[in-house]
Amino acid sequence: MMNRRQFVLTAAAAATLPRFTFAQASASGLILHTDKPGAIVPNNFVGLSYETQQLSEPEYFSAANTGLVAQFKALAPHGVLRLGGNTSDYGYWKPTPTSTPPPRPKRDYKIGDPPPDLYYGVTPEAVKNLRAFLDATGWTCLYGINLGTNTPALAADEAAFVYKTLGGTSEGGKLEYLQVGNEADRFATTIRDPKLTGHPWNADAFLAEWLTFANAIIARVPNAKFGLPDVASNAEWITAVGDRLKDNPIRSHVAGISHHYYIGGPPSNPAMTIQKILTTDPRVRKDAALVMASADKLHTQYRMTEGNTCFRGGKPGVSDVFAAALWSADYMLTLASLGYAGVNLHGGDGQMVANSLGGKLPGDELVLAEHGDPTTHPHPYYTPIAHIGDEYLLEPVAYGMKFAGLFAGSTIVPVDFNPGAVNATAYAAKRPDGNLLVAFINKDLTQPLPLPATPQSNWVPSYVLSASSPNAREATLTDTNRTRLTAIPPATAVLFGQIR
Ligand code: BDP
Repeated sequence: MMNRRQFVLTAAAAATLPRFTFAQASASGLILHTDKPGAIVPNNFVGLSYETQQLSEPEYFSAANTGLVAQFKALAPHGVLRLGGNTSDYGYWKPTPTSTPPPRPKRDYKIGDPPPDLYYGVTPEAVKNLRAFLDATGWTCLYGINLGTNTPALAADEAAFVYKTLGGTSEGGKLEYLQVGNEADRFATTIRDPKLTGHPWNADAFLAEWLTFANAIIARVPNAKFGLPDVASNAEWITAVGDRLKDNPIRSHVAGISHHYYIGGPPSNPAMTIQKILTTDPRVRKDAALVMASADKLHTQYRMTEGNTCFRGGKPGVSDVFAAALWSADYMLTLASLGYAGVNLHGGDGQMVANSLGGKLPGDELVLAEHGDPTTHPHPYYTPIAHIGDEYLLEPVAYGMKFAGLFAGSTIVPVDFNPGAVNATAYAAKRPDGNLLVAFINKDLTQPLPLPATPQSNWVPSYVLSASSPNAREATLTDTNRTRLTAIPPATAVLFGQIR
């Protein structure tokens, strides 16, 4: 019996196999611009995003949680774990068992956001365990600090301990940078509601608060680095960060422009279908242009730090099926080719993501309405690593991430690709050893993608990402398919070129 999620690797009998070769031909529909190399895809391009509240269970991110350690390593040998999400703005630094939380700002309860009584402590033990977890996995981290319901002094205390324990990556440690505040562009309806505070909430108000926190942290940790603005969707804030901080001395502490991306939602939205997640979204490139312009002004890198297929915890039958793997492979390679430093897809423990959304996952109601059993689905529905029973498992969306991760360490080769009427994309890169990689992602559910036919091109695949159907709750990524291809089958992604 085959496992429902599998990663098959078999040793290649290199001597007997024809090598992948590609010959340029303008009529072929694929043009590789090898003379205009693009960005290098960082080794830790693949990332995951978890709720900060996960730290309230110190044993979760610990070396002792061997099942989770194994799946992080299976997903990517190096990656970036981002801690944030809605719960990030409700936790407080709890250095001793008797430490008390900071005062809470007044706010109304809005269904779908964390309840006003959500509060939890982050202890030194949790941060020390996180260090051991990162050492065990080979991953680094982006650490979220509460901006919404915190004080600059407590934030600085926490940051000092986090830096001491994790160490900055520029000094060989595990912390890429801090992020202060999660999706602060949404605070106007929650913890900075102008009706309750009497003040407008906008990019300038955010930056004023952010600078107070960041400067308090720098006073304690002179080498502290930050990513911002970590917005949900307000692209104006991304532009504002570049414009307002470019001449501020804090610029040298900015290590990344960050933002989030969910295709759409919520799960009850009938428009959230497999077809929708497989249709190229013009917003991705539109947002990227603003992000790149802002990062350029601050001479820094940029990263998509939280996102997935469907906000509010993901949609059953869309977020947790093979179509999500085709989406993640395509989305991540799009961002890699746009020069992003990495992509963090959101997930984690169902209860924590439910807390971030006011207590429940709306996807459960959809499963129940169809007389299904929610416990057989991953929670949250979009999570790349599911925790079902005692087991941690890679979900289909994670196989698309692995597929994109095959580009890590390579230099992007820009492509022009015309798939005709087929819904397909192509990406290329050069390995450090000079080997060429070409990936085709056929997101079309019915039509095969004919491969460019040139006499010298020998389309022998290295990796095939496939499943029995787009709505299968499984995915396979194999390097066993050694037959020369003339077309990519529907709903399949294929990588050509030698990695080792
Ligand atoms: C984002 C929040 C995260 C949620 C996610 C969702 O940062 O905490 O879990 O949306 O809606 O806006 O699934």
